[in-house]
Amino acid sequence: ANSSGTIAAEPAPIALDWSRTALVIIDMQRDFMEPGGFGETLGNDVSQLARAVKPIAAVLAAVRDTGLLVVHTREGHLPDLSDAPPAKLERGAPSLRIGDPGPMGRILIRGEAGHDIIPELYPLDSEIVIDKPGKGAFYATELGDILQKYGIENLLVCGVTTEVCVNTTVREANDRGYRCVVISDGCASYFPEFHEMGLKMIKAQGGIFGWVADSAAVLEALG
Ligand code: C5J
Repeated sequence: ANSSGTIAAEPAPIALDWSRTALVIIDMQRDFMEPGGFGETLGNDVSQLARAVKPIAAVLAAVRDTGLLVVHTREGHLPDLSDAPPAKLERGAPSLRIGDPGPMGRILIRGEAGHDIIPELYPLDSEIVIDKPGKGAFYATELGDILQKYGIENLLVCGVTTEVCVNTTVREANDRGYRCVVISDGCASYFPEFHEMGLKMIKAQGGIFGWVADSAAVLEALG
């Protein structure tokens, strides 16, 4: 890996020691990205998320070349739903509930086709995959221990959706002392205005939760 690179980020440029930096790709699962999955059952237009795929693929390729730690996350539940709180299971009026059989298998259940990561961003065997029951990637997972083991201090964060799982994870990470750089065009939301505001919330007040940079700036810094 390069020893360090400065990313042209907002609210200010940030220099990262690549040896202490991981790429975290949040929930790029078929259940959120494709028709017939969890996202669509909630009434969302899943085509809104497609724009994040190419920027993430470009950063992932560069990061693989540089040798950074890569972490993929997946939101989902055990087949017996024992890790899904009733408050989550009973929420709203979806066309299919978590655990119901859908066109890509049971909705948001580990091991089902819909729960897996989209082919364009599929993890290599050497990469880390974190299965999480909640929106944040630290809650009830081994992520904190793994990052500590690898000496990670900085996270490049991307994925879906900007204001839900990306924001929750960044807030959890920020409280744990990680510097988070969110890749703006590598995130997306079913609601474009929430995407916009979700990014603004991170970088406001001098970077209250972290930094925001586009994929071009991250690629430039990776060299
Ligand atoms: C949502 C996520 N939006 N991965 N999950 O329910 O952001």
